[in-house]
Amino acid sequence: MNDTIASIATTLGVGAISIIRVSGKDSISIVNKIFEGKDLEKVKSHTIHYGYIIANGETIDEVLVTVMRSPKTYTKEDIVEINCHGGIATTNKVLELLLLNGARTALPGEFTKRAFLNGRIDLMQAEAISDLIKSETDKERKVAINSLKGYGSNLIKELRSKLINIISNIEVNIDYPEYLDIYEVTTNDLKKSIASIKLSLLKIIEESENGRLIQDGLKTVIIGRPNVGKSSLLNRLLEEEKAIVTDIPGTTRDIVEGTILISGIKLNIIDTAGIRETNDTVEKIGVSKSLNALLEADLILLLLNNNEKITDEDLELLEKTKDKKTIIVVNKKDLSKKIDISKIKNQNIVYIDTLSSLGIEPLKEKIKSMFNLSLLDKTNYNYITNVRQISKIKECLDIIKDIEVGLENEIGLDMLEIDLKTIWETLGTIIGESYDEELLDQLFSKFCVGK
Ligand SMILES: Nc1nc2c(ncn2[C@@H]2O[C@H](COP(=O)(O)OP(=O)(O)OP(=O)(O)O)[C@@H](O)[C@H]2O)c(=O)[nH]1
Ligand SMILES: [Mg+2]
Repeated sequence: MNDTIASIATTLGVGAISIIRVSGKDSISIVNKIFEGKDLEKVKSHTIHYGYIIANGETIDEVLVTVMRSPKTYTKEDIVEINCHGGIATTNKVLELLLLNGARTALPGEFTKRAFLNGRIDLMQAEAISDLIKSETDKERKVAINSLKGYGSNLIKELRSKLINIISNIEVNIDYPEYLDIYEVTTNDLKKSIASIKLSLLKIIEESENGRLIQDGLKTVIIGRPNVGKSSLLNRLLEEEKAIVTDIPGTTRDIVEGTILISGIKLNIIDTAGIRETNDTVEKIGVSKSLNALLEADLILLLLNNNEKITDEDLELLEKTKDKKTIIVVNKKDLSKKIDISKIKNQNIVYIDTLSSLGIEPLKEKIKSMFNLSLLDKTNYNYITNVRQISKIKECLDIIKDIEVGLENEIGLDMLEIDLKTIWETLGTIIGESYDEELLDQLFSKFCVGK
């Protein structure tokens, strides 16, 4: 952390402006060596200066330089940002000069890592910055910014402070049993406190489902026999002719994907190969991919043909999808009805005709109501969604289970205190109160360079 790092913070390509960011104790002196205009060592903090980047007497670019002195900066270190003309050659040249003058190339996420290590943000907020950058929808952005503002961190800190209260009460009881005027923690007290902490953790997990929906979207798989119109449905939903449609059964052999938004939630739709017994090697692989996609799906659109009787293959698919959220989509409504719908127990049935797009809107409405997507529109976007964080919360819930068993079996409070401390520490790893280098490296390596 003693060295000074530099990196291009904007996307490298043709653009109006590129920003090169330098952070570390020598950042001002390094930029000063290649800047002509003012002595940057003497300027006030948080000021912008016009001038040129010069190398061996040659003018490289006309720039604006922002000088921000420690500690009120992104990394809490001295930071200089050079706004140069966009474009690959100029931007790279300025970076190259910084490296020649003593800076080192920043690793992905290294600026944010420094912000964390220097105590400006906690680990949850650092992860929120990455989520914010990667946000594709407005809702994702809202969840990430709330997390960056400290929603999740405060929740975890509150829980930790409740725990530390319980732990210290138990410790006082253990260390000073002779003091009668000290309140003695009873098993009942502990039961109550544990129940309340458990409730909070369960609520986080439950709500994270909404957050996950916002972040990852719904994995939607269109499945059905060959020729029922799966690819036609995909194309209607995407409003583009993405998948090949023909009247030859077995047209789709590989997975075709696309994304649409319903109520601001991403629907990641997968069109699959029609499921049937086949000896064709390529089609066989396609069918097995279809069956795998089915296993991972959040939502299945099971397509049937209005113009045909239900076959054994249809029934098999109905059986395979019975434990999943499934909508039965009866296609080819324009043709005469031959399907015996009474054979189907699932009540979520929508009739469509992909030739005229009839039924597509009602299908979207059905998806909306099945996943309460309109309700998500009205939420406060306060969710913990990060997989690492959620897995830590689940770890805590497992330990709580042990404590509950312990309490039932009247195990001494001193023994239970060890478990309480483990929960306290596990919650601490969520916000980065304790961490190991490997975790940090892994976490920040997923960031963009320059962030
Ligand atoms: N009449 C009618 N024909 C349709 C409808 N939807 C699709 N088709 C026709 O049905 C045939 C098969 O459509 P696809 O979308 O390729 O069917 P698929 O389920 O993807 O077929 P595979 O990829 O072979 O599994 C094509 O000739 C389509 O034009 C519909 O609503 N009405
Ligand atoms: Mg197809």
